[in-house]
Amino acid sequence: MAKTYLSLGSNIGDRKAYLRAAIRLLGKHKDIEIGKISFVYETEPEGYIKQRKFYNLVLELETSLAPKDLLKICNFIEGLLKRERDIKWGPRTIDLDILIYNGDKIDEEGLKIPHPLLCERNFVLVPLLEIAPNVKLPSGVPVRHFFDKLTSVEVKSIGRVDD
Ligand code: PH2
Ligand code: MG
Ligand code: MG
Repeated sequence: MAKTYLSLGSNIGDRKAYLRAAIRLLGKHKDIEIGKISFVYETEPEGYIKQRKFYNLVLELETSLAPKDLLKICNFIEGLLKRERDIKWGPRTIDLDILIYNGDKIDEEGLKIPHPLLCERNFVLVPLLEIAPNVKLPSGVPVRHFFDKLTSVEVKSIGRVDD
């Protein structure tokens, strides 16, 4: 089993409902066991800033799926939840990104793990470090080292995804 961290984000419609639906669909898969789930954070959009604030969270899961197959499941769930891809970094009902997979480094077309922007994004680092304060990159460097260096962009906890 591989311990894996996913980042989820939504900024269209009922953002919490999309996060909840994605978690429910992930948990239904026979080869996925959901672990810790961070608080939901309301976050300023990064990259493409003229859009609504996001709700973001990070969750831990254990899986026997290979990274490529886990990515397929993530993309399938995005499709079920009507994710459309028009603007790069633009608004979306749901986005599921694999952040870390079992301490592995993967560099394939369409699949880079750790997620290349993991250490630059507060909307990822804050929830990830909340549930996994000692998590490390494949290089062995603790992820929290990157958080210490960041200037803060607003990331505000708004409670549990099930509340
Ligand atoms: N996702 C992006 C681009 N910008 N900003 C926030 N706050 N949250 C996101 O999930 C997000 C983003 C691309 O996936
Ligand atoms: Mg994505
Ligand atoms: Mg993303």
